Amino acid sequence: MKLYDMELSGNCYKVRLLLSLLDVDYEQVAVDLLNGEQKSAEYLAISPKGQVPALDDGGTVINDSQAILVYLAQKLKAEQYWPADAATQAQISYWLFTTANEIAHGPCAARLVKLFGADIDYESATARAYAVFDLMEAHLAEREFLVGSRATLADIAAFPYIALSGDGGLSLADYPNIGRWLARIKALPNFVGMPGVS
Ligand SMILES: N[C@@H](CCC(=O)N[C@@H](CS)C(=O)NCC(=O)O)C(=O)O
Repeated sequence: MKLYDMELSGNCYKVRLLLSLLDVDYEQVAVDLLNGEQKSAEYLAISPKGQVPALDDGGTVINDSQAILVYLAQKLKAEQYWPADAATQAQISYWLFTTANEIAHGPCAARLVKLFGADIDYESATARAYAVFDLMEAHLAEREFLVGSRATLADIAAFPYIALSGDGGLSLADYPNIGRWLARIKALPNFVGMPGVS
């Protein structure tokens, strides 16, 4: 299994995190985003949007970090992370889509501005970030994990850009439930960090 990867990408990190939690060996292929390698003809043949992460599992290519998480959990029969029943899968999907929307346009976008100088409206990203923090803080008031009583793909997807929110100049000081949730994920066996998450 080959993961097209970039060390500082939170989207790549969520895939590395799941692979580590599941104790799966894989090959990392670094894509040089800072020099535009993701838009080369060779890489566009793998990822039509020219983005990381992408996964190549023996010729089956999967793009998009959320799609890769679902693929891996289903393929590797990681029932804890992607249980078989329809209602739980729908609840997990709610957080996968929240990650691809509110978290991507909030804390992830704020980090892109602060760390990489992206041309994104920082004030709008900050407002969106705190709105999704409010949503999660309330949701986690009486729960240990986002869905059910154990970590699932919902937590793995949402974790990186919430944990990296300090990189985007955001503070979680007023969000104690989120703080405890981050600590629970960091305590999972085989947890692995990335620069900015330890
Ligand atoms: N929805 C996609 C977003 C992927 C994405 O935005 N990847 C960034 C790195 S975190 C990227 O490849 N950016 C380079 C570019 O768009 O040119 C996912 O979750 O995988």
